[in-house]
Amino acid sequence: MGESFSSESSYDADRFDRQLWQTARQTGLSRRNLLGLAAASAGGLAYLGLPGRMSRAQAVCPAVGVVKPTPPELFFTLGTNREMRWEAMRNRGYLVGNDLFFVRNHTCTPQLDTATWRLRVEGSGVRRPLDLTYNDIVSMDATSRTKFIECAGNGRSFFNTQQGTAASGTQWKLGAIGVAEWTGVPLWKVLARAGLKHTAVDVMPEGLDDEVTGQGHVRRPMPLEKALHPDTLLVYAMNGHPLPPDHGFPVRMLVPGWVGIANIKWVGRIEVSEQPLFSFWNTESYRLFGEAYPDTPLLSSQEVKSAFEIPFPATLPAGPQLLRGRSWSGHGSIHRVEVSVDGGSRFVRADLKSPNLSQAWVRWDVPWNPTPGNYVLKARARDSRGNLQPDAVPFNTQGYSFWAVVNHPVTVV
Ligand SMILES: Nc1nc2c(c(=O)[nH]1)N[C@H]1C(S)=C(S)[C@@H](COP(=O)(O)O)O[C@H]1N2
Ligand SMILES: [Mo]
Repeated sequence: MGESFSSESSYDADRFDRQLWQTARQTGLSRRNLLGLAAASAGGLAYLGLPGRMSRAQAVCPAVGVVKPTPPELFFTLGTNREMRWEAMRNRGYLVGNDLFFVRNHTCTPQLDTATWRLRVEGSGVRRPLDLTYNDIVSMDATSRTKFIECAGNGRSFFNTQQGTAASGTQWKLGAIGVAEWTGVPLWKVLARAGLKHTAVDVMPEGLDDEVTGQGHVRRPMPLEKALHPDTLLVYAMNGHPLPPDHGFPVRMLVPGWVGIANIKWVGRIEVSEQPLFSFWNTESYRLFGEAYPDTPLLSSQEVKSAFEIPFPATLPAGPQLLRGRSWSGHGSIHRVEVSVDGGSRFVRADLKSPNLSQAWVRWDVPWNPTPGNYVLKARARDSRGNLQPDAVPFNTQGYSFWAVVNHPVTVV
């Protein structure tokens, strides 16, 4: 791909092409005829029931698309998103504070009011459709879980910088992840109140943020089994505070270990169905597309990854010091972490600190005593299920699931 995919809008253009292609298949047009038609006139697109490319703009956010302050010493700004700087975690504890947690918005942060907010639970999979108020939710027994939320595209920029093939989408380094203590109520309790049928198969939470042009509200189904898991929560507090607006106030999903998109923010409706459910976010995106993936598998669990708590790239002083970092996996906890300071010739075992929670992360360190020069650092983790970070991962066009060992450039002065 000669094209630069550094902006979210080129990602959208790519998605649009795919949508056109699918429509073409459905209507029996060849791809060439279809693209000719689309190029020739806006009427061609209207004929297909699709909006024109020009009218399908990005979410146009008000001046403040993200509500909380995101100063440049804590965050990189990537369109409507904010990436956590890993060096900002260095002197912090196990959890990522609400001030430093990354923000990933397909749209813009909406400002919702608990007085008028309702959660509607409906669909063929429940006997008694429900409307719950904020008070109904917070007066149920509360439960807390410490888990990560990580964007499926975390690490995407390394497809380009490390493997030489750019993928479309937000060019995150490794900061589209955070671990917090989430408090709320298990989703299964709410589904039970609505009279969940034994024939239900899919559960699809839906956000109250603006519709994405042509796709409706942000929503993605999960199988009933995941929806009923005791760790799958409707969350209203983050690290002991009400959810901040950017993180889903008043109520969001926590779907531990799964791709970030499963954790729908600003939930206003949950559809429970006896039929499989589809949305843009489980058909056109959050699947793997590419030569290595003829079956275009759907994404669910996040893979095992590691990051150093230093800038990317970093300049560090010579002399004895501790290299610190964290490793995590959607499949469980972390079994072992190894670090190389010589580009991968030799690895030493890092010292893992407690706690080492499943679907959260573990902190680790290794002593280092470098002399001035240029170095490539690598951290490689194995999770409790035996998954080991590989040296490279096969390309997928939307750049999800980059879990290869990252080459971290460091200059010692
Ligand atoms: N309603 C809604 N929910 C959403 C999104 C969104 O744009 N709208 N973004 C999703 C994605 S892609 C991710 S990675 C996580 C990010 O959660 P955070 O912004 O709290 O870090 O929220 C998910 N939930
Ligand atoms: Mo995401």
